[in-house]
Amino acid sequence: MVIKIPETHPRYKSLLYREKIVEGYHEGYVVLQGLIAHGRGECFDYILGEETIEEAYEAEKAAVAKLLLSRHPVISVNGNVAALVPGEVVRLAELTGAKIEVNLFYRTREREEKIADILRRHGAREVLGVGEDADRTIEELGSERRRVSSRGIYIADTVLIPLEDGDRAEALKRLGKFIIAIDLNPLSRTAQVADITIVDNIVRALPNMIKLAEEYINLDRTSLENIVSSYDNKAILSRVLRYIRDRLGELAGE
Ligand code: PTJ
Repeated sequence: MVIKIPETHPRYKSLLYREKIVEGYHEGYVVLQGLIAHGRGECFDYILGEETIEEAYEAEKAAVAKLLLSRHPVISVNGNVAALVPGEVVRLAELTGAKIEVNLFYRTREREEKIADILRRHGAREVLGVGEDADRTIEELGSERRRVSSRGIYIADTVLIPLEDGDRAEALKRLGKFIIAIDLNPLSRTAQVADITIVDNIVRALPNMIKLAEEYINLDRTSLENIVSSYDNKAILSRVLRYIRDRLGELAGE
């Protein structure tokens, strides 16, 4: 059952997103494992204070600059992403010239089509990776994620992979692709191997990135390149961990 959350509830937003995931499950496009993933995300978000920290915002800036500079950027969409931010995915893709591709760990044709429908209802003109469109295979990958579109992830130079399970980022990097991850867990394998890791909730990260893209779209290539080259992902990940340590220390009254 999906319940109506009163707007006065102190945890209104968090409960609303939880309901969206549950609704997606009832509608058959979010998997049960997606509920577990969401809970894990909630836990890290609580630790971060449920806000975009400075380090995440720096990563969001670099990510938007990189998407705008890329020749074939692709935004990969799974069940959780479709439940939480379908309209934002479409808008960010429009602004950055990125393709949208459905790519599922627990792949079924039915889920692919449901997710593509949702994205189209939110304004997407083209959604790749559905059925026969996933016509290429990334041999390095063991999971169902290996099937990709020859017009999308297969030829992409930059891939935005939000809320990922482990091994794909590594495989895509081995193929020479630039990887941008959105993952609340700074210790996950995806977070550790990505070129840019945004440790933020996707429900805040994408709106931030849309605003940044609206601004950066007017910048020249040199300015965008400077934003990307001055970004250091290793340093950002260390700073995120220090932020968590310090925040927990403060909360513990140290
Ligand atoms: O739809 P499918 O079949 O492709 O499956 C999608 C899931 C999410 C089930 C699959 O990719 C999976 O199992 O992922 P993991 O291994 O649970 O990893 C998901 C990561 O996303 C975890 O590190 C979570 O902390 C993180 N996460 C969860 N919710 C959010 C999040 N990060 C940012 N924003 C969130 N809202």
